[in-house]
Amino acid sequence: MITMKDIVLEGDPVLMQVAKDVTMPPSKEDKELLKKMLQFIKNSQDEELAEKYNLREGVGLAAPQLGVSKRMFAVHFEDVNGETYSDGYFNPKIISHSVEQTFLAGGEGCLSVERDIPGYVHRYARITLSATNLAGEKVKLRLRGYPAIVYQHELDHLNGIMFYDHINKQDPFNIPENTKVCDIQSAIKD
Ligand code: SB7
Ligand code: NI
Repeated sequence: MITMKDIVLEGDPVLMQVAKDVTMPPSKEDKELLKKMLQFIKNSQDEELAEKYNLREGVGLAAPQLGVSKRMFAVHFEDVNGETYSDGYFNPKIISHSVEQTFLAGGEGCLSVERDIPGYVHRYARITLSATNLAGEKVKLRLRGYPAIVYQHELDHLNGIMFYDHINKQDPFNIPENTKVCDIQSAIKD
């Protein structure tokens, strides 16, 4: 079972690296790791388990956060419409994105970052993502708003990019043109 001691923290070079493609079809080991990652996120949202194992709540986890430099991540959350996003993905790729940008009103956090970093994290408002899911199916996801933000946060980890790399250092709360706030779930910082 994955716990916080398995999570690599900022400063570790693995979080700055571009992760390697996962060979297709994925090996049993890669699949097992991704399943464990999904289970960790679920556990982190289970009040009892989170307390028992001291888990920080998260909505996603990328393999480099476990020190594994491979292109895979898992997510588990619900959007405001009650739609569930719960799966693991191999070799995810943004195949198109909007010009319009968005950001979470409450900023973002990261399980690999143990400090609060204020500022707006600028992201595409809409993305289309292709990947192979845990079931081994090739999927194409059209995402907007909060789900689009979460998937971009996870994909960034596969490219060595941290959420604060998208904050304007001169003016952390500046809102550029063509940008709309994502207010939903702004309270969720993990
Ligand atoms: C806020 C938090 C996350 C995504 C988008 C907004 C995920 C936090 C958990 N992780 O550190 C996963 O990489
Ligand atoms: Ni993160």
